Amino acid sequence: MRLFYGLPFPHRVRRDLLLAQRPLLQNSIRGNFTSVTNFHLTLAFLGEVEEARLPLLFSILDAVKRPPFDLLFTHLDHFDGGIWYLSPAPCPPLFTLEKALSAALSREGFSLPERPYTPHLTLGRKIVLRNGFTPSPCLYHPIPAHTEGPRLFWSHRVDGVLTYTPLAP
Ligand code: 2AM
Repeated sequence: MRLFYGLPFPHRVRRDLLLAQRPLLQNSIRGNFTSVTNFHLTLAFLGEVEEARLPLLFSILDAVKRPPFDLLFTHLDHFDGGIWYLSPAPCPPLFTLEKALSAALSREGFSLPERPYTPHLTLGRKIVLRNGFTPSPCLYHPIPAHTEGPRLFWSHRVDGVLTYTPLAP
């Protein structure tokens, strides 16, 4: 199973994220845009994992459990390959959570990328903007985003549609 830990957001937050995505959508000539149901912030990407390891992954989630917290998405930026994303203002609870999760995963023998963690919420991939359109890097209306905490997600296709299903023990 292709798995990752991520932070989900309530519907009203995802609706605000959709509004931030709209200018890209309206000013692009192509791109794979994240659907509103799939908006999340990845904490740790695990890749293909044996189903038998699910109990271990749930126990890790339990061990890093913390009170709910809030993020504030303030910036729009992109990686190579036309990956456009929103980034949050520095958030100590997010930092602590990601550190605890990656430490627990390393202890259990999961190999994670060496590169530093860059929190980002992907709005779309392979986006080609129309000539002359340069989005502002600062969000005019920063987006407050409450999250109840991390979940383990299963990335799969349902009737051909990329779906991130939160799993429960
Ligand atoms: P993203 O966080 O940059 O959007 C499910 O596929 C999630 O895991 C996606 O949100 C995705 O990236 C992240 N992901 C997918 N493949 C990855 C990889 N090889 N390395 C790190 N993260 C990956």
